[in-house]
Amino acid sequence: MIHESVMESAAVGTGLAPRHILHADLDAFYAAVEQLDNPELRGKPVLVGGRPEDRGVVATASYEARRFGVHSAMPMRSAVRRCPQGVIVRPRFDRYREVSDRVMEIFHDLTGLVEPLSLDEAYLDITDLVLEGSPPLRLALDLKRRVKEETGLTLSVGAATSKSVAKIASDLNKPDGLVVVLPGEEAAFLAPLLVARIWGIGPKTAERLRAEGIESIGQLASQPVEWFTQRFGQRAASVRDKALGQDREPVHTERVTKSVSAETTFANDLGDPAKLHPELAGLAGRVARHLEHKGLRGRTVTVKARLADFTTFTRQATLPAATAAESAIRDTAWRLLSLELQPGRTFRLLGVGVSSFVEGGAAPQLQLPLFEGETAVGDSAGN
Ligand code: DCP
Ligand code: MG
Repeated sequence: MIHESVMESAAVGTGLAPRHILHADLDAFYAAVEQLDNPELRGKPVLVGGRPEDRGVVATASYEARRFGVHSAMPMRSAVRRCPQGVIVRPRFDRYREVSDRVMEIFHDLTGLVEPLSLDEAYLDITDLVLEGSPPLRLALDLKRRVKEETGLTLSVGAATSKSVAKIASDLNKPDGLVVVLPGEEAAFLAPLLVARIWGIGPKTAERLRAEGIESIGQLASQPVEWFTQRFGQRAASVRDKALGQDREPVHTERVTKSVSAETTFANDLGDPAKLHPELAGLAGRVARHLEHKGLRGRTVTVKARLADFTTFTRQATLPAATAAESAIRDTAWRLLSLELQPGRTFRLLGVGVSSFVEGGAAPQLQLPLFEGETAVGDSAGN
């Protein structure tokens, strides 16, 4: 598995051959999706979260609102006090999941070595691409451009030789940031920054270090090894490596692709076969292209449907032979859906998936998210 081979290369790493990692994180994610879907919100302070009268909290705020001191996890009441002109929007998690899936697909188009951290951020191991001649800066710019073009969202990216430095770098120039830390420059890059930027140094530890006169990562990094052992015990080596910008934590792509799927929610519910067929065909095309891209072929075709009343179900069929062919996927999916068509029945969502991949196909990749919360198409991804 990819995961193991990455572990292995990390283990044999001598420090001479640097790895190249991107950390990619969407800007003001929930708020950016709301501004994308509702042009009236663009350029305005947007507060995504629960209502102040319900003791709601801010999930995130647009950058326009952050100027007023609003931030995630703040009570909405306080946010409204600081930013009275802020527009409060209730979160739409299904929509964020959908956009996230698309963004993660774009990440996967660059490399299979993707480790998602949340809906809007991931590490990408681009070492092989860099060795093939693409500089990290170009790969990062391409990624930002693709995400912008295909989703309308801005992405901040950090590039470095480790996960920990890449993550700090991506955060430094938000929004729409891009910071590349060159190999060898890690310690110098980190030195002036506050210790709290290190993953694993929380507010309490930062406070304790400050009491000792240590505020910057540079001050931390210059402590002797024994000092780290005394302060951090088992975590000593890891904290010290991070302070020096030398951690070798691999990008964990632990899950294997078990299914490839695509789905769409219609602006208006559809019942007419003449309208449903092209939609289904479009989804089959997307799935086929993705299978081809990943070098996968599967035997099971699944259709997911959600009716106007939100009843959701899946139907699946197993083919005599594995396929990645658009026509076979489309025709099988249509056969399955035809059985569900009834006069007066309308659909708000359709999905098409392929699973039961044949052995000996391409290397396993991190799965595209399975139909969410539905009957599994094949197994769920193994961890
Ligand atoms: N989120 C949340 N509650 C929090 C933090 C985050 O619900 N306490 C949600 C809303 C965010 C999303 O997770 O949009 C992503 O979290 P980030 O920390 O990446 O924050 P943003 O993407 O909103 O902003 P940034 O531009 O700082 O990345
Ligand atoms: Mg973000």
